[in-house]
Amino acid sequence: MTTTNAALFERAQRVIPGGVNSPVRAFRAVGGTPRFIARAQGAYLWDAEGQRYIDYIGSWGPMILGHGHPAVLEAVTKAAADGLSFGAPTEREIELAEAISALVPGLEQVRLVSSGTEAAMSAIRLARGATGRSRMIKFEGCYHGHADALLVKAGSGLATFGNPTSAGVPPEVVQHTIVLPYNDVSALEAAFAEHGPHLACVMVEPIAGNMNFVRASVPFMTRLRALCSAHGALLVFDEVMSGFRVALGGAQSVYARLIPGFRPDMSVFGKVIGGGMPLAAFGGSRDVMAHLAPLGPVYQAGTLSGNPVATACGLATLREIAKPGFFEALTAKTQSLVEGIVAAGRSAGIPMCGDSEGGMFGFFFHQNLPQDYPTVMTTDKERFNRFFHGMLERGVYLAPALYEAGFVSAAHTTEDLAATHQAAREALAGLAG
Ligand code: KE4
Repeated sequence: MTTTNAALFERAQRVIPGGVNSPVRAFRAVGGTPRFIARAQGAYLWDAEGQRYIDYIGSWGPMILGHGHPAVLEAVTKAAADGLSFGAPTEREIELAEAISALVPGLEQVRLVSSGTEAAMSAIRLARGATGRSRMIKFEGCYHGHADALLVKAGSGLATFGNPTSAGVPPEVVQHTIVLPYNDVSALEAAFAEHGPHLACVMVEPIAGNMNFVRASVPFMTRLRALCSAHGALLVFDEVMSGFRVALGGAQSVYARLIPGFRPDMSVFGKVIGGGMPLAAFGGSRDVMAHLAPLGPVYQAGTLSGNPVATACGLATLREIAKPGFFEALTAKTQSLVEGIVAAGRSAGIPMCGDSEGGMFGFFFHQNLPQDYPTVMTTDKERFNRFFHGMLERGVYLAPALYEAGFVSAAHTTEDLAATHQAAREALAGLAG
């Protein structure tokens, strides 16, 4: 039965809220009709109408190898044939935990879960249980999943408690969450001065992919680490997006090269470590993790945690990205992509800038790279949305929101990049006015 994206969207909206199972997929930020994907292979997606797209979303990060990598498919198929789920421990969970731990210095133990939200939520509960404290700090523009305590925006004052960003979250649930401006050292100092002895943790996206692509500055990250250590608060890196995506050792390995001896106290992972299947993780020192059930009093559980098919998918993915030269090639490819798009903008007389790390990138319709969320939100939304559709019409699938990062896979070829740059030149030419 041939059908169209519009017909599918109409039908979807009758039985699924907004027609989607995750809001960003609905194209509300950019307008238009979401594409219903029928299949994917390598760097490409095909929608229900048979239109092919070069895919720069990659399922929002997981598909670092591209779609349908043979080694991953083989591992998943074999694992599925051996059983979909047991609700009992398996050797492969040990192998995946060992693989993650081996790649991340200081990660002595890991707990596997099914989503980034679940991992971030559990890490906060663990930090609170391990420290006996309730308060936490997060940063404006960083997203750590949709757990109630994290759906919060900055309070009235810099170091005051946050207010809910979502209906259904009672104010008392976010009363222990302080939201600070990203990359603002003075706000950090003020918050620690006021709350230091009560802080269980600080959760941060080290490279913030939920406000497109904003790096934590070295002075900010240096001071954050020092203040957490001085006050006994746990520094929790949310690497759900950046982990195994910006580098084999995640963003923390990037900061460890810039800040001698740097490492967070806990890390949260997802996306790439599941290779496209529902799998995420959180981990830290043995001492901290010992507070988790069944060893300690911090409860955390999951029917499908460490699912045998998902762990097979994740392990096969990690094995491929750990191969020599993988990240060097991916980094060069991603840099070339961004440079070409920004150059096309500037040739059209349109202010643009961009940045990338490993296989993650962002670009802005703005003269220079934003360092915080308010600046990201002042970038030219209208131009971004028209550019998004101009690229979509030319078979290039970018993230449908200006505050989202983009992703390149090992399957993208130089021809794909050239086609993307050509599409960008054409789309931007139409925006110059
Ligand atoms: P999930 O619960 O969606 O697996 O992970 C939540 C999460 C946690 N931490 C970070 C840094 C994240 O980026 C995410 C989820 N990222 C979004 C993209 N911005 C997923 C896409 C979506 O919500 O549909």
